[in-house]
Amino acid sequence: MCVANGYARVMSSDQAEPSEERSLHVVGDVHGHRDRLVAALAVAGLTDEDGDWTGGAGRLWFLGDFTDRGPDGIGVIELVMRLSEQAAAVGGEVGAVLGNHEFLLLGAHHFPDEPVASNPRTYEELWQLNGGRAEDMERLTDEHVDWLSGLPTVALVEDHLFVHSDTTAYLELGDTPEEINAEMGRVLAARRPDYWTDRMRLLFRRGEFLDPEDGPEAADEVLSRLGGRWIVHGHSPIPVVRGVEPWEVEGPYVYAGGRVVDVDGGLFFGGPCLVVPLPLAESEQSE
Ligand SMILES: [Mn+2]
Repeated sequence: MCVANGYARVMSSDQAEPSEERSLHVVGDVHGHRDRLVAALAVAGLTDEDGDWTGGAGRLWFLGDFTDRGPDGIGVIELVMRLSEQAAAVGGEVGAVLGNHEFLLLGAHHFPDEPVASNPRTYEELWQLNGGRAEDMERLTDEHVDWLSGLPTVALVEDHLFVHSDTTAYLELGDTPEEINAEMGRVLAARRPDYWTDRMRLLFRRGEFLDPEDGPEAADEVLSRLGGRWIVHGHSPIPVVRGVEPWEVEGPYVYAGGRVVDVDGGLFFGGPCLVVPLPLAESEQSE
């Protein structure tokens, strides 16, 4: 990794507009598939084949759900932590918003035996039921916990509102991205099971922009309150949402009148690891 490499790449990929444009990519739910993530990032030119940052001043955002279901969740966390440092050192940016699985994992770490409110299970049981893997929990360090606990829940990057879940529930947490992130920061710091359950369950909601009639309106409400032109989310795998086979997914799914972009390819059950360049081309923006 060196500055010259990243610089050369940015210059060569931006020949049409060699000015100050910075690339922006987004990745949805990785769920432990570290090797497939590295391969996809390498194809996109953002890393080399060892998973070291080659994206120069470019920006890469992750939409949460790093762990569970797949083989190497901690490897994914460590990769993203390292990429954040490497990118920052050369003027790039690697960021992430929290998904429901980060709250499941951290809840199971902080208070495994506490019951989850309005649920017959403990935190550890709920995490296991959702694909939690013992190897990940054994390898989870204080450093990982601190890093995850410092991540935002919502990020507005240019006109893109990055969230994990396709829900209006974020509006119950605050009126601005800053308020929402502050509220979830308090949850993560307080480590109180009751408070945790109450907030975590909001991130399990899904599908709230899909209705052909109400979906666009729900998306507009979120965008008008939190900012941005597009909601970009993971959490609901495109094959499930569209009713297609995982191998049929070739790119993001744009819906709700072009306001919402699903980038979760359904990696954990055979879908692609999508590394989506933003903004989408005009031709991709309509439904
Ligand atoms: Mn999720």
